Amino acid sequence: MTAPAPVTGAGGTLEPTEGRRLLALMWLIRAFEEKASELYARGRIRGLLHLGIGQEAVAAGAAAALRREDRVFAGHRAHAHALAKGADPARLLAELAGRATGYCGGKGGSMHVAAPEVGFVTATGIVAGNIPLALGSAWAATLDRSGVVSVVFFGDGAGQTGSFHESLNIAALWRLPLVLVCENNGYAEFSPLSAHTNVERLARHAETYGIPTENVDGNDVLAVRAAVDAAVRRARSGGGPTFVEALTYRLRGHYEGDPGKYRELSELAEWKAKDPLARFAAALTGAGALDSAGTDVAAIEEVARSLVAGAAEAALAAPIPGPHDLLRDVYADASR
Ligand SMILES: Cc1ncc(C[n+]2csc(CCOP(=O)(O)OP(=O)(O)O)c2C)c(N)n1
Ligand SMILES: [Mg+2]
Repeated sequence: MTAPAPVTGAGGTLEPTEGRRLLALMWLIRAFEEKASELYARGRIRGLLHLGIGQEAVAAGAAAALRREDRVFAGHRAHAHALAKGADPARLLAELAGRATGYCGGKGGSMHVAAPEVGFVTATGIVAGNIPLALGSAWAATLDRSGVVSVVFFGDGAGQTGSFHESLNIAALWRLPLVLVCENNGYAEFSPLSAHTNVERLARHAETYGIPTENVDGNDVLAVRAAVDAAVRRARSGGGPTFVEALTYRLRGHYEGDPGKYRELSELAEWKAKDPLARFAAALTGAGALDSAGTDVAAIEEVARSLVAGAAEAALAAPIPGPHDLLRDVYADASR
């Protein structure tokens, strides 16, 4: 039997073992979010829940180019980024369900979860609020000469804010080790891109500030990995920031429960056919890294689903924070 050939996609090549590991990560993210959706429908997760189903290749591909000490900042659609950076699914799901065993003791929830021990600095519900935070982190890394790279993920809607533009300007001027990853999914809440800007590609803003840009197919995990890898190398070697624009699509509503009246079903179907998990599985199968009968893919999916089922069971069995936890981990003067 001949050894499987390296897997080649647009802009990237990788060994079969790494390919399977990457597919397993994408399946973990998908299974995690599908479980979160189910728990939300059952009332076990409260508040707004934003899922990134369909966008998994961006977080997975980007994280594959990072070191553990590199720092990731995400927004309100952040589960994929946390998991890709190495967050424990059980602690993450417990956080979403508001349990004391969650990463933030159940007080951060989906939109404000942080797992700094794996370099996932924070999610944030403030659109574009993470960009100046990542800028500060990149400035700190420059002062410390630590070689750490900061990566910030944000959407096309975030690109219309003042803090986005101010941060890009300073990042370029000070050549900071920052990688800006724009997940352009064509919508900000219920507004298509054309309703909030005349600029179709956000990378054009970055060009204005003198930042090198990469446009990638955000549903091609190898293309994302290659683009972010080049950006990280540039940042680590003192070459300053890079703007990576990944074109992708969310297959779920803006939030769980969104009736989705603002888009055509045909558009959804078109993007379902470009599902990043199915595409990558097909590429791996074509390269001989997975068997053509689909047994290997089914096994990868099964492992992810059972891991997440265990995480959900543990999360729901965990206590909710008690009154004594109220002033713990928050900026409050308990003496007053
Ligand atoms: C500062 C701020 N303004 C408005 C909102 C409300 N809001 C939440 S998500 C969102 C759209 C964000 O769109 P985009 O950046 O494209 O991210 P996506 O939801 O597509 O992932 C808006 C306007 C907010 N959370 N924060
Ligand atoms: Mg968007």
